Amino acid sequence: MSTYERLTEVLELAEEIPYNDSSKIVLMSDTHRGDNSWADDFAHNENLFYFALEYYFAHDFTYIEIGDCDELHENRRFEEIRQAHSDVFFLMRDFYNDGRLHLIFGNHDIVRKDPKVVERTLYRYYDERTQRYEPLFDGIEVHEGLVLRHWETSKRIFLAHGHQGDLLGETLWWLARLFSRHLWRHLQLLGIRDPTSPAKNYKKRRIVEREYIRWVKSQDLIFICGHTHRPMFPKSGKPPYFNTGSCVHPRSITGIEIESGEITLVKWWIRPRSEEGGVLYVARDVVAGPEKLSSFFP
Ligand SMILES: [Mn+2]
Repeated sequence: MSTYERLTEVLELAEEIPYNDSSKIVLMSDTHRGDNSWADDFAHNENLFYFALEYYFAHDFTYIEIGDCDELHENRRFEEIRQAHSDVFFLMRDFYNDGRLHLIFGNHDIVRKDPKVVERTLYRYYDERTQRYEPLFDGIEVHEGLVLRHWETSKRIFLAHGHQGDLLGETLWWLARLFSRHLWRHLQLLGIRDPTSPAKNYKKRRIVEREYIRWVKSQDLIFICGHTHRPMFPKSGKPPYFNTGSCVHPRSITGIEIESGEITLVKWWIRPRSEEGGVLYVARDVVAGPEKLSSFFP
């Protein structure tokens, strides 16, 4: 099935989350959290990510991950990722316990489409100190798509990772995983990148972006995904395809905020403050927006 057909299918089955103009939601994707080795593309951004997430927790945001957030292609066991980035997972657990965490799977964590895998790996973890199983995201559901539906206007924002209909991302994902685990992971340690991924292949990315736009034009909703690693924020009046970007860029992480009925693309990065004698600080900068969500609905 094509990207177009698959997105329609995922939309039809997607669970709905109500929101309104006082909701605060932050969307991020493609964190590709790994095992903290040289092949872990997230490791150098962990502090940035943690700081941003703390900000969103303190400011009452709901956090939604739009796929490829745990690198389960390169890493066989989620438990190694959880241990490598345990602070991040404990903070995510705070969101979850507060009813403010939703997860969507992508192609690199596609094994989570099986609820049994989710139950086995995400519900609880083994605590070395207490020597007991402790709850992590007990009872969580990992979705393929989600719809944010406005309480009053009924307008929809559709969220999915964006790998739908991609041959290597979806149908032959086990083959892509085999290459990731046994080939790309090792080449990556030498500085060579996987050319089969739209995140790293310019041509493939353009093709898939065209598909997202073709699809969203046929719908009466806003579409937000990840997968390409290229942040996207259309001008109002243009087809409402948005992209959260990624958290594996060498110098920044990006995300999309929804607040007060407006949408904003932000980045978090390290900046120097020369007036204070060379202090480095974490900055949240607006890349695009804020724009009224209502200006994007057809
Ligand atoms: Mn992806």
